[in-house]
Amino acid sequence: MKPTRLAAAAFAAVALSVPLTLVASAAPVVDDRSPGHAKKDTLRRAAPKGFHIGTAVAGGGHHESQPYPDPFTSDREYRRVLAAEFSSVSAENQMKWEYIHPERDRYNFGMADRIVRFAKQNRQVVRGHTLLWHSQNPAWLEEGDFTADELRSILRDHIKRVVGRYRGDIQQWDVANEIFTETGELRTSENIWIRELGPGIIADAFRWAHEADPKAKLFFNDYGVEGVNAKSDAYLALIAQLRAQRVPVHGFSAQAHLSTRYGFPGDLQANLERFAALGLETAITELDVRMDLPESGVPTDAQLAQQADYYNRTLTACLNVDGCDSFTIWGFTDKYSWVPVFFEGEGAATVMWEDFSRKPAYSALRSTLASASRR
Ligand code: 9MR
Repeated sequence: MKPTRLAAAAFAAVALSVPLTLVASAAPVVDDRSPGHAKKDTLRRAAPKGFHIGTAVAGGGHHESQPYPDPFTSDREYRRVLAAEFSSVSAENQMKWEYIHPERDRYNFGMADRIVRFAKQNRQVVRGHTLLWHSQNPAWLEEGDFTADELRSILRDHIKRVVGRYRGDIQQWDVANEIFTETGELRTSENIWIRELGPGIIADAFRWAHEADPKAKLFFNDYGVEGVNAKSDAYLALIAQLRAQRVPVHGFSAQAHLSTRYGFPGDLQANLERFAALGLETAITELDVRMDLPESGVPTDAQLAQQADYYNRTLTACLNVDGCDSFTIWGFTDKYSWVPVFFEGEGAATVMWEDFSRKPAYSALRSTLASASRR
C-alpha cells in the first residue's frame, strides 16, 4: 500500500503520521464550464511526484472516418490542452500494426515519431500500444498465407524495428493486448500469432521487446480485467508462470472502458493488489466512462455525478496500490471520443466537453490527485 496522507481537514480524526489508504469520497459535483479556467490548475500539476497522468493521443482508427482532420496535428487547442494537462501520452492508433506497418516492406513512422517528439518537448512519458494483438492488423498480414517460420520472423522483425526505433523513449509497452476471452481462454482462433505459432510466441514477443529496449516496462493489457474474474485470473496464472521462467514481463494493466450500465468494479483495487503482490507494476491505461444519453443528448447532473464518481474511484484504487504509477484516460474530450462511434446512443464518456471545458469528472480527478500529493 502506498503511504498516501490526505489533508488534515478531511481526516481530522486520524493521526496524520499514519499512512492512509485513500477512500474515494463522493466526487465533488463541480461543473467547471467557465472558459477562462486557470491554465496552471492542471491534472499533471496536481499529481503526486512520480505518478503519471496520461491520455490517448487522438488519431488514426475511427478518426479517419470522421469529418475532421487529424486531431493531434491539426487542432491547436487540442494540442495545448494535451501538453498542459498530461504527463504521459499513449498512441491511440498510431503505433498499431495496420497504421505503422501498412505494407510488408513499408513502415509508416511519421505520426509515431511526432508523438514521441511532442512528448519530449513537453516532458511527457510515452506508452507504446501495441505489438501482439488480434485486431487492427493489416490485410497483408492477416491474409498473407505465410508459413509459421515466415510469421515468426515477421513478428520478430516488427518488434525489433518498432521498439528499437523508440528505444529509451517509451516508458511502458503494451506488448500483448487482449489475448484472453471473457472465460479466460486464449483467443487462439482470432489471434493470428497464437493460432499459427502457439502460445509460446507470447513469451518470445516479450523477450524480443526487452532485447530491443531493455529499459521499457513490458505489459499485458486488456479490458474487462478490472475486477477479479475468469479473465484476470487467467492473466495472473500466465504471468506467474512466465515470471517463473524469467520472461521479462513487468506489468499488468486494466484498460477500464467503463459504462454506467454495468456498475463500478468495486474489487478493482483488490485485483490490482494481487498483481502487485507478484512484483508487477500495474496501470490503468484506457479509462473512459460512457453512459446512455437522454433524448436531448445532454447528460443529466445525476449522470455527470455518477461518471465523476467512477473516474474518481478508478483513480483512487490505482493511487492506493504500490506500483500503480500510470493512469491514462482514453482521450480527454468528447470531441474525439471513440464511444459514440462504437456504441449507439451512448457517449459523453470523457472528462471534457467538446469545447474542452471541464466536467465534474475532471474536477474529481484533479482534487483526488491534489489530496494524494499533500504528504
Ligand atoms: O480508440 C481506438 C479507435 O480509434 C479505433 O477505431 C479502435 C479500433 O478497434 O480502437 C480504439 O482503441 C482500442 C484500444 O486500442 C484497445 N482497447 C480498446 C480500445 C477501444 O476500442
